[in-house]
Amino acid sequence: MSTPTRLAALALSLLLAACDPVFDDDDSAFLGPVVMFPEGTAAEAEPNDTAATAQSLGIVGLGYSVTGDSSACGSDGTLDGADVDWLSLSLDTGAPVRLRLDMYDGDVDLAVFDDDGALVADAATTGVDDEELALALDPDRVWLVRVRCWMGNPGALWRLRVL
Ligand SMILES: [Ca+2]
Ligand SMILES: [Ca+2]
Repeated sequence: MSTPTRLAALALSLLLAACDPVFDDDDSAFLGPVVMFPEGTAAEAEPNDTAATAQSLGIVGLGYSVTGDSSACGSDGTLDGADVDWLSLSLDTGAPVRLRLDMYDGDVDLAVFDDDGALVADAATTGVDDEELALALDPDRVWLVRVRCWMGNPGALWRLRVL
């Protein structure tokens, strides 16, 4: 190797070492891991804060999923100011199904009401364990599902699945 070639090779190796991202300790632009659920069959649409303004998901069946977030969570033992997400749906089956609520970054609770506003079932496990309800719902009726964040960070993610 000629001297100019060796110098060029040395310069290149120094340049590559300086650019090696493994040794780049400037993490000011690092925003943390991007966490999200896989794209669902549908996405939540606000405003949906009351039963009267529930987002209609139509007729859903096994494998259906909808993803959304709780833009604000409750705190200090109250739900004041928490984002409440109401969904309405009918099932395509009268057989028992599982309604599963997966969550990230918050303790999000799940409840099902009939179209008269009567509570049918709820799952409000303390902590960030996912919630699940097993129930059979009359496919000829519209059911209301309420998702709300008891405690957690703004933007806590949730995903509701029919299994
Ligand atoms: Ca929401
Ligand atoms: Ca909402």
